[in-house]
Amino acid sequence: MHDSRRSLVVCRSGRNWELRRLLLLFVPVLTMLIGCTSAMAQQTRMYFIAAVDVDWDYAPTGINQISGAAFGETENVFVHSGKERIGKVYQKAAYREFTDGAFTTLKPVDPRWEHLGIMGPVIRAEVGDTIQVVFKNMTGFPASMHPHGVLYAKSSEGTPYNDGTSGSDKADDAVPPDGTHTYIWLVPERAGPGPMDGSSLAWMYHSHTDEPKDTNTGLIGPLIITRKGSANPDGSPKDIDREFVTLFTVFDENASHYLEQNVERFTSKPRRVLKKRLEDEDFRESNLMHVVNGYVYGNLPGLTMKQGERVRWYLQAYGTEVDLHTPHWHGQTALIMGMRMDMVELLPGSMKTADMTPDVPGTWLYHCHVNDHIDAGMMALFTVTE
Ligand SMILES: [Cu+2]
Repeated sequence: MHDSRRSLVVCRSGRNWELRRLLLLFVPVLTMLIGCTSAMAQQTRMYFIAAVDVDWDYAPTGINQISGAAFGETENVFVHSGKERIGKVYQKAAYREFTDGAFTTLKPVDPRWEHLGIMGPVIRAEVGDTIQVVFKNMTGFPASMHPHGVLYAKSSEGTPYNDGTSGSDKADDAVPPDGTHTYIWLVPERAGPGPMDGSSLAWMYHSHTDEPKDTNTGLIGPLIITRKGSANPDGSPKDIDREFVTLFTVFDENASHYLEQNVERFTSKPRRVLKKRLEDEDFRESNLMHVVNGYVYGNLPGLTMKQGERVRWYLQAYGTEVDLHTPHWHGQTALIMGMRMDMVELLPGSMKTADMTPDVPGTWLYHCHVNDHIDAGMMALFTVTE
């Protein structure tokens, strides 16, 4: 008994030694393999995005979807087109994704992102990746792409100011009509979720050549970063079933690059408006479009989810001192910064994340809780299916 135990021990250590020798032989191969996988995980994500002109309809269904009724006096302040009113369709600019650098074929929008509306495409990355955006300006005014959060050199900041740069470091600041520029943004740890964040967070990108005018004209989009190791191959967070990005802002069409074009194209007395009405208080009021993703009075499509799904909402706001927004969900609650809420506070430039597991099926109201903004149409509907 004793002997056989001893021989067993000898035999085991003999095997261990052989195993170790084998492992030592495989070390270089293993190192190579590990190196390859981490190189694969750190990828360059390419985007071809153009700023394009669009005729944007703020209420394409033509009715107030919240009341289910035709537009009345309150809504018509903003949506009615007439002698001295532009109405609900404005020429705007938007970021749109193309299939390649020829910029001739628009990339089809995934139905999951239909709700982005006026916003540009989602730019995604996992911490460790590099984002490369080939940008073409197809609008009639100089524009740029300025990102939040990620790491960039001066040649990829997209903002002109007295920062001591010159030459090629300035090419990104104001891409002229028909011009192109390639922006390179790195995604180090500090561009990704912090200790209190979930597996992903959203930054914004927008034109910053003339920031107030560019963003009022529509050049705005989301940039989503997922924690290292938490992303699917497409960059989306593994632990989330569905993501929504919602933007709350009052688009001030009086401050758009295209105000004059809009007066000429969409009012029936453009000369009178251009001569006498641009400073008129009622005219200016009619051009304040209180939107969620570019839609008023419940016209935002695509906010559909299933009961029990892990849903992540990214909320953003732009604008000026009237742009304090308090998006509120009916019927559900969400976790925001670890706290249970059904409402989020946003100021211009805010970016917040809310995680929701919708548990009650139905069609629900999602609206800004500021009274003046409710009247002006900053409301949407979302649907939870069984
Ligand atoms: Cu609001």
